[in-house]
Amino acid sequence: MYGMVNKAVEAMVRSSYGDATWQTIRQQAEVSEALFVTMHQYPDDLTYRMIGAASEVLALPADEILREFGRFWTSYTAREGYRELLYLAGDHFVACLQHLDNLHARVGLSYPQLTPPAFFCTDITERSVCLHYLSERRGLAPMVVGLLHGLADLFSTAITVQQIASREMDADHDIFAITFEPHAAASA
Ligand code: 1DX
Repeated sequence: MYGMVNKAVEAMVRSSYGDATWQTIRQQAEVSEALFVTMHQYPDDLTYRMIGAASEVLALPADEILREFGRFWTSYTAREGYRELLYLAGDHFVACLQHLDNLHARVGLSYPQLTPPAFFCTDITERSVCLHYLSERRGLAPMVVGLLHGLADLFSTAITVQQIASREMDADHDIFAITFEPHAAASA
């Protein structure tokens, strides 16, 4: 994955737990780089090691770290210059979900080695949507739950997320059932 992801993991740990804890996690994960370069490619294994080490050092389940990281990612990338990209689809949470593949396609134009997941929406109602998540990477469904909460924060929408199909349970792909308050429709 691009260094931006590892930089975000580092930023999250440092801001929530401090520099000393980050150094412990960094050593435990056997990170040899003194710093991550945003646009360099790093092996996925490095990122997984950092999450695993954070889980051990902080004595928190890896799933919880991943959820926290997903939530952190949306605000981090918004700060790093990708806010407009998140809002391109409009001001509506579901519109943003439907726009995610587009967003990744645009980032991929600048960074061709991006290996983005794919998302699509089904069962859309006034107050719910099913989000399908397909990825070449394993084990990151908890991060998607955090990403969804981070997006909902950006759109000031309160959501609940329930995973209703899981690759870990032999489903073809992960599916999340999301509920939210009805979007105030723009009246003519
Ligand atoms: F719901 O792979 C909301 O490297 C969501 O299964 C989900 O393959 C927002 F400069 C710049 C760069 C860099 C910008 F090149 C990435 F470094 C990408 C910014 C997406 C904002 C995917 C990151 C692939 C790196 C992947 C979980 C889980 C997707 C991480 C979250 C908006 C992003 O992101 C999986 C890679 C960006 C960039 C966004 C992602 C790679 C997401 C979301 N992904 C790199």
